Formats: sequence, structure tokens, C-alpha cells
Amino acid sequence: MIPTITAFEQSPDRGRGLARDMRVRWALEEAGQPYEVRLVPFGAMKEPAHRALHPFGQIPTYEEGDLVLFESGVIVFHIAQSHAGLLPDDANARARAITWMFAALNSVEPPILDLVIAKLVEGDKPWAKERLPLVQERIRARLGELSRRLGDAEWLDGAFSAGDLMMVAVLLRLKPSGMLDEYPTLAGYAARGEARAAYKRAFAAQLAVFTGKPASG
Ligand code: GTB
Repeated sequence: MIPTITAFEQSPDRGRGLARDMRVRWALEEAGQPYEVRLVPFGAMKEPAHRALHPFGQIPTYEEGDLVLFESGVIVFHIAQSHAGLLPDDANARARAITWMFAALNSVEPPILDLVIAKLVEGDKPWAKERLPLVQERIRARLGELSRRLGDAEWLDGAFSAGDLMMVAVLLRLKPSGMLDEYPTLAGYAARGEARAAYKRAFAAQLAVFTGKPASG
């Protein structure tokens, strides 16, 4: 059965792959699973029809027969569990890969999200200038820790896994800030993720929504 995911009809990032449908597309591409995309206009996102799929009126969602999922983390996890290649067969290695997925979402993404909010949502507040360095400091602390753990390894725990997919997707949200480049180990790690054929296909597909040109290849 071909699953359907949702994405922004008009991507505010102008196709830079920063919205969370990108990680779901990437996982589907890694899994070799064809998929369809329903583009949701902003107005429709908070309407009952979309809220029936996503209680918070957001993208991405995932529909596969009777199954409806929201939350990019669980969608990627579901894809990884249902296909070979994104989670190791060995039980302990699998648990560690899942740990890295959670770490990406619960320990690395929150301070990065704080930065986006501090800049885009709270940037005009009188206290914004004072808050920003605190947020940046928390990101740097986390990136330093992650960078030390990765060391000179290619991926976080053996072969590329859904844990790496999620971590790279989260780290790439920092690209516009330039902060990722302060950590060459992590910049290289993210670049290895971006160099994967599945990432490139997913990126081209979400960019095509913005450019109106069909993704080639
Ligand atoms: N925890 C949920 C998940 O992981 O799926 C969060 C989902 C979420 O935040 N979705 C956002 C959304 O639908 C899109 S991805 N927002 C609309 C709303 O809440 O009304 C976040 C996002 C949006 C835009 C950019 N950008 O333009 O750069 C980047 C990331």
C-alpha cells in the first residue's frame, strides 16, 4: 500500500528542506518505499479535516490504509520498523539506534528549536538580545558533547541508521545560523547524510513543491 504524507503547500523555507516532512521523505526514500504527498494550505491545517489526522493542526502526517500517524519521530520509526535497512537486526544495536532517534528529538532538537523561536518569533521582544546568547550557549554545549561522542566515526553507532537520519535532519536545521560550521566533525557528519542518494531524492522532491518543477531522477 502506498502511504500518503502531508507537507506545506507553500513551504516557508522556500524548499530548503527545513520542514519536518523532509525527514519523513528521506526515511521513505532510504526504505525504497514509494509515497504520495498531499500538500496542505496554511488555512486548511487548522480545519477539522486536517485536525482529524493531526490534533495540533501541523504537518507531517502519514496515512497508510487504516493507519494515521502524526509526529515526524514516530513516522520515521514506523517506516524504519516496517522496512529493512534503517534499523539493525541485532536487538541491542537496534535499541541503541532508537536511542539516537530519541536523543535527536529530545536532547538536540529542543535547543535548536529555541534558537528558531528566539530569532523568528521573539526577535522583536525587548529581552530578545539578552536571551539569544543563552540559547546559543545551550546549543554549543550540546553540539560539543555530540561532536566528542561521534569523534572520527562515520555514523553514531556502526552502520547508518534511523538514528543518524534523525540526528542529521535535526542538525541541518542549524545550517542557516552558521553554527553547525563551528563543529567540523558534525558539519562533516551532516554532509555525509546530505550526500546519500536517498537524501538527495527527498530534498529534490520537497524543493519541487516550491519551484513547481518536477524532481528529476
Ligand atoms: N513535533 C512535531 C513533529 O515532529 O512532527 C512538530 C511538527 C511541526 O512543528 N510542524 C510544523 C508545522 O506544521 C512544520 S515543521 N507548523 C505549522 C503550525 O504549527 O501551524 C517546522 C518548520 C516550519 C517551517 C520551517 N521553515 O520555514 O524553515 C522549518 C521548520
